[in-house]
Amino acid sequence: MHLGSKHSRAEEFLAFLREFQPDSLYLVGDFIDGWKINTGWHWSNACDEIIAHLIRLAQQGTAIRYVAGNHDAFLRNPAFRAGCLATLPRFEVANEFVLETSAGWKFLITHGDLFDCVELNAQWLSKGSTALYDVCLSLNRWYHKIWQHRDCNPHGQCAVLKDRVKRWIRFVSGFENKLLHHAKEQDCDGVICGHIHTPDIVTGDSMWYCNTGDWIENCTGLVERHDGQLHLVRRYDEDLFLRLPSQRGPLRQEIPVKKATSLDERELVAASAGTASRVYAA
Ligand SMILES: [Mn+2]
Repeated sequence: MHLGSKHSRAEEFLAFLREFQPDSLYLVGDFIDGWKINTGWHWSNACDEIIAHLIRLAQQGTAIRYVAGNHDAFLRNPAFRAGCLATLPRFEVANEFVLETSAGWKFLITHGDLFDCVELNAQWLSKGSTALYDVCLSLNRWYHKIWQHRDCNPHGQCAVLKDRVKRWIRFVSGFENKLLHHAKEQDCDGVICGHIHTPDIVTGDSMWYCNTGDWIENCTGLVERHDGQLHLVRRYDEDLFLRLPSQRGPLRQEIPVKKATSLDERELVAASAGTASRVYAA
């Protein structure tokens, strides 16, 4: 989300949030952008409404699990955490959680920066590229305003640029493999992360990699539906669906990830029936 950054799409996220009444909600890191506190803090009414909505969800029984990221690493400080959470019952904060789906599949949920060697070893590079990226987002916003392209993603070009940079980071740091390896050590079948702002579901013959994306350029969130499907909701692209086997066990073959357009009609009805979800992650 990067709440506090002027590029955060708080209103869009609030609309997404209001579509669900989940059993649990995972905020997969960088929910609040602490890096912006000194350099252009931007807190809109929609940001307040998001916090109020989360508190309301918690009061209605949703377990809210907040994963700390590199932009909200202040939450990794136990003293700070204890102070914040004393006022918020049903909120938990940690570096990682294990989510068990309705069929018993286990996913490690973590932000991902702890597996990004650029972030760990060269934070100056990470901070420098974040500043450049912010300039790109601003230029793009102006371009979008001038040409009034209301229907398309105002940050489309930035998403392409970021995608390239992040692909490079993935390549040099082995980001996905490190995460999957760590998840396997925790007896998990897959990982759900964020950090690189590239929404995706990738299947292999033994593990699943899910990236929830972001609410800056992509406006995406991952939902576990009551019918056992993982559903990646994407505002500017077709949604992705992964039908997990109905019982946990050893995987023998790769399960295809389907786009909304490739779902047959019966599946489409199941996928869109109701708005309820067990769990979702943003
Ligand atoms: Mn991050």
